[in-house]
Amino acid sequence: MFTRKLSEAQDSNRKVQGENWDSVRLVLAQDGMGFSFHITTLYAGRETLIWYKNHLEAVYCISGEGEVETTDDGKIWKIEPGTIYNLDKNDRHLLRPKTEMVVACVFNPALKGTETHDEDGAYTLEGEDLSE
Ligand code: 9YT
Repeated sequence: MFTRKLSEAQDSNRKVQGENWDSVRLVLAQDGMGFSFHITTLYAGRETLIWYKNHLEAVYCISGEGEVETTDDGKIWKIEPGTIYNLDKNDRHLLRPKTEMVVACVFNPALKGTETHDEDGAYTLEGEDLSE
């Protein structure tokens, strides 16, 4: 087994900066777990279009509040601490944190490390492994 600490990972190249969020990638593809696990901070008042065409994602809200709008049906999903939302159909969506939100994210297949969103809000399958 192995352990990692958020407090150490956030001062390393495991912390990836997006435009409206940052993400500390605690478990990645090269760990061989079959998923990746990230602690993501979503910045208050921003709106991000996300469409993970190549990945399924589960997002558990630890703190803060906001909403997700699934763009196919215009449905608004309220997100608050204790809520997990699951993008089980590669759902294209708009993410709107009302306050700063801290969320735990699980990706299947696992991210390799360096992926950031493309113009559609997707991750490609071509990230590079982070070196330790
Ligand atoms: C909730 C969400 O998908 N935010 C974007 C960042 C992503 N969670 C990541 O790369 O960790």
